Amino acid sequence: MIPIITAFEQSPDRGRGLARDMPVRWALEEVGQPYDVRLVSFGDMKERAHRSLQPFGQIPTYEEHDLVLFESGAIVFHIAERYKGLLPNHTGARARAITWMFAALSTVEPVIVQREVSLYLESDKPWCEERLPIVEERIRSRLAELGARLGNQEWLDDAFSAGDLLMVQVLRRLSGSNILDDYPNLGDYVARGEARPAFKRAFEAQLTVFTGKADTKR
Ligand code: GTB
Repeated sequence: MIPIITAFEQSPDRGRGLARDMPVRWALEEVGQPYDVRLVSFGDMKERAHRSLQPFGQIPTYEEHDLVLFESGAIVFHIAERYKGLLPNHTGARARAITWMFAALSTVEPVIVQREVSLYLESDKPWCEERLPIVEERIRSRLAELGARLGNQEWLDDAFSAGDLLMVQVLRRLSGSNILDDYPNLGDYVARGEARPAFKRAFEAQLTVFTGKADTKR
């Protein structure tokens, strides 16, 4: 069975590939696994049928035979374990790649999301002007640490892995700001991720949904 994922019928990111179906699409493209997409509206997501797949009424979900998954990180992890290409075979290298997956989602992404919350949900609050620079400072400190570790390496460990896929996708959330400009090796790292043919196919697929020419079979 070809896996089926869910994605926004009309993504609020306007096709910039920032919604969380993007890392799942990218992972599937990296391993060469075709997939189908079921597009859902904001209304559909909150219905019982979708909540039986995703208890929080969100996208993405992943269905493969009788396996149903939610949480983009868990889905990418499953794809990386199920198919070849996103996790090294060597036990140590594999554990390190998985560590970077967690670092992306639990150490780097939360500070970036705090900024989005400030900008999009709290901008009318009187304290927002004071809070935003504090939040941005937290992002900068994480980026400085990540950039120091990456140095002039191509990827976070020896070879591109699911850890890089998630880290690049997390850093892409800063694309509307100029924050990454101050961390040139991280900017180059994101550009290397975006230059991968699998990224481009995934990006094009979600953009096509936004522009209205969706082919839901990939
Ligand atoms: N932890 C979950 C995961 O990783 O799968 C989070 C899933 C999630 O946040 N899904 C969002 C959703 O369904 C879409 S991607 N939201 C609807 C809801 O909660 O009611 C989040 C997202 C949306 C838009 C942008 N953007 O416009 O830049 C970026 C990210």
